Amino acid sequence: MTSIVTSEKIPNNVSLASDRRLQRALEEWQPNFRQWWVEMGPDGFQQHDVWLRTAISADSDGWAHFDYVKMPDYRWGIFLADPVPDRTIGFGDDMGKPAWQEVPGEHRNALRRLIVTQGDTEPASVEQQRQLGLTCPSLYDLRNLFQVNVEEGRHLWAMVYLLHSHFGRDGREEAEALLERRSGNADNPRILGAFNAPMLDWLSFFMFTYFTDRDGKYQLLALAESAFDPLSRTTRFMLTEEAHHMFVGETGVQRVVERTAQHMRDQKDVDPRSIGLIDLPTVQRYINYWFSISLDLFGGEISSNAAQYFASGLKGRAHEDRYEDHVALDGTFEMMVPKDGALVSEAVPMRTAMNEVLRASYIEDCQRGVDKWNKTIAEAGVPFELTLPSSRFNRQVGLYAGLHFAPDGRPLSQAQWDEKRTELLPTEADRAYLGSIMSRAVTEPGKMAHWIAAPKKGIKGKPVEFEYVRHD
Ligand code: BYC
Repeated sequence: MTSIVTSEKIPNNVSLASDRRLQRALEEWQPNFRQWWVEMGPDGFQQHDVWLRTAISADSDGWAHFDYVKMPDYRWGIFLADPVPDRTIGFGDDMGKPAWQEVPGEHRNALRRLIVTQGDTEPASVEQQRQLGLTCPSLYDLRNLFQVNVEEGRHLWAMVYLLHSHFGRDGREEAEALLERRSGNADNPRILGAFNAPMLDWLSFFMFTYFTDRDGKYQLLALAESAFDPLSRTTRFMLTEEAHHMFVGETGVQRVVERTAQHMRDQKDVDPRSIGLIDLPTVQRYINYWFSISLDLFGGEISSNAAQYFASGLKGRAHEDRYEDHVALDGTFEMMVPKDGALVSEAVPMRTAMNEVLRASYIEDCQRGVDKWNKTIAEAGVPFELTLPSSRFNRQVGLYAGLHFAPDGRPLSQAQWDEKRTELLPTEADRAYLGSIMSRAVTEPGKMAHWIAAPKKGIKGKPVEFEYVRHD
């Protein structure tokens, strides 16, 4: 195991002290990051003690260290997974050649662009979630929100390390720009659509951590295959942190659904909203929204960029080793393409379909959580089923952008869409309703907001009523 240095200003397992220039550059970036954190990080809780997990090393148990920390004092560090000895490129035109430890000149721009795009999502999500602490449903949830936030901050560090260590001056400029763009800002927005969407309520937060963080998982899995070894090692370590974020989303929605379904079982004729709960059609509309905008994050169905990334070994498929053909020059991928008002099946050359291949794996993974939520509803004897809408529904990027489709994938005319829209996507009334039931923070240890069930257990052996966030 690579040794860890935590006594330095920047904890790391990349021998930062042996590269003075890089160390100095990162130490100059560090105060700017902290200032960004204080300005744009969680509103209102910067001086609280939070029961947080901190990465202190990259081996399987050493990094899961728990203690009370004030968020601005969190030890954001640089951790790469251990190198795989003699690693070779696993796909594309250069398959079998040694993986790169340095950036090849001909791939410099494309790699920088991928790293910047990945890096940009991390602070974006912290900005989006900035106000949520003020309306938390419990201390347990508040702590989970902050855990997600500090780890997104660390993921930004992971990308900034790559920019500083491998891209010279333009890398340093990109690292600054990552602290300058702002989620939702009209003049200087974040790069990808979903990361500019407002996130004002906790149902959105749970949907985001379930659906959007899962895009993160799949993009990181694809980048973990990269021929650029430092990117592969960085993203492999990031994936270990990502799992908790998706757990927060999956169990968060599950607890909302459990609370509502139990009420529907006990009081069949009472509208859940009339007693301050979240009705299941609203949950469905939030699924429709967050799932569809997360699908957009995979890029166009047919993409020459994706083909190029694959050919040159920059970005593979999730779990590339599970495929037989790693060159993908011959195969095709069937997709439904809109033509003259109809949908026709088309066989698209595999390399240009790589975004769609990744999206298909993602959709399959998303379905598992929906099945669990439905099991909870069925156990309460409630006849309601949540579904994932078709991947054509509500898309703003790719083949289906600008067209309208029903959740089952049927084409809709503009007039039909206009008529159905309020049934299918969150409305102003939904947002106002959620705002009304989430108008204050629930901060007594062990207490839960009315609209959500308690979690089955607490964090790392602590009880649910543990004081996960406290003022000293
Ligand atoms: N919004 O060839 P195309 C995470 C642009 S999440 C706006 O189809 P490509 C996290 C695209 O830039 C994971 N614009 O796309 C989760 C291109 O622009 P140009 C983040 C978009 O390049 C939760 C044009 O449309 N990681 O980690 O194949 C919390 C044509 O695009 C969007 C990554 O994304 C969009 N949604 O694929 C915290 C991995 N989509 O060239 C963190 C790195 C596309 O016409 N990024 N465009 O100016 C990539 O691999 C690729 O950039 C994308 C796009 C998959 C995103």
